[in-house]
Amino acid sequence: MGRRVILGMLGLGAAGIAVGPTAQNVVNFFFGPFRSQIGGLIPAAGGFRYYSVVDSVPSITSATYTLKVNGLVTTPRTFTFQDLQAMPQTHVTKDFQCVTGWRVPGVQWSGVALPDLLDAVGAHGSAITFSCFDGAYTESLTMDQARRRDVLVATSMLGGPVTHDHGGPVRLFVAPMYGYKSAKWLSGIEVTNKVTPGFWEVRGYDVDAWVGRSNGRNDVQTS
Ligand SMILES: Nc1nc2c(c(=O)[nH]1)N[C@H]1C(S)=C(S)[C@@H](COP(=O)(O)O)O[C@H]1N2
Ligand SMILES: [Mo]
Repeated sequence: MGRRVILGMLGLGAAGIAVGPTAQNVVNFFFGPFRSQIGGLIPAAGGFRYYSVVDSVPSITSATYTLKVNGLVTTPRTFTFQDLQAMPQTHVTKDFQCVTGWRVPGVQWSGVALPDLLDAVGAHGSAITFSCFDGAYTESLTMDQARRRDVLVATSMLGGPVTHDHGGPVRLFVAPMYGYKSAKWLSGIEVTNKVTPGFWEVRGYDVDAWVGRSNGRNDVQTS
């Protein structure tokens, strides 16, 4: 980074502190794409780092949570947390890997496999757009990616509820891809015919975010 860019960021950071966001949020917002270069400033519990692109996110409980599923579907539907819990549950254990380099091994996730949810509404488009109740973050998948059984609308992680900081009560978990695909505070799923690049994707990250073979990585593939 050039000196001017860094000074610019510090200026913005100081302005941000005046309105009261946490240090981590300032780091996330202003250093987003450069996080790997300043790496590991504020570790959270269990190896995860708390990421949000906004200063504060409303708290929504499982009692008031709703997930709107619409677009190219036979039956648009709004799911409550209870609706999701009443559907068949899928469990996935997988390392959680952020594109900036940190990894949490063997994280347990549970919830509704996205293909089961898509079947419940009769989805017939070729792409999905995800929206979040933080009001800012979005993500995307192709329909083929969304129909993998290791893509979850997750209601549980690490053996308990998805906490607010981790994107609860419901977040996405896209097991084969880098963490930025796993949208937190999930509030909407729209079925479309065109992939719309998500928040970090319009800022330079790959839309197809396969772990080990995207974003400039070319790891030896073991499976
Ligand atoms: N709504 C929302 N979802 C998000 C993010 C975000 O900033 N906002 N960050 C993404 C990134 S880059 C990662 S690595 C993970 C981090 O999850 P965590 O905050 O539970 O550690 O969430 C992803 N989902
Ligand atoms: Mo990330």
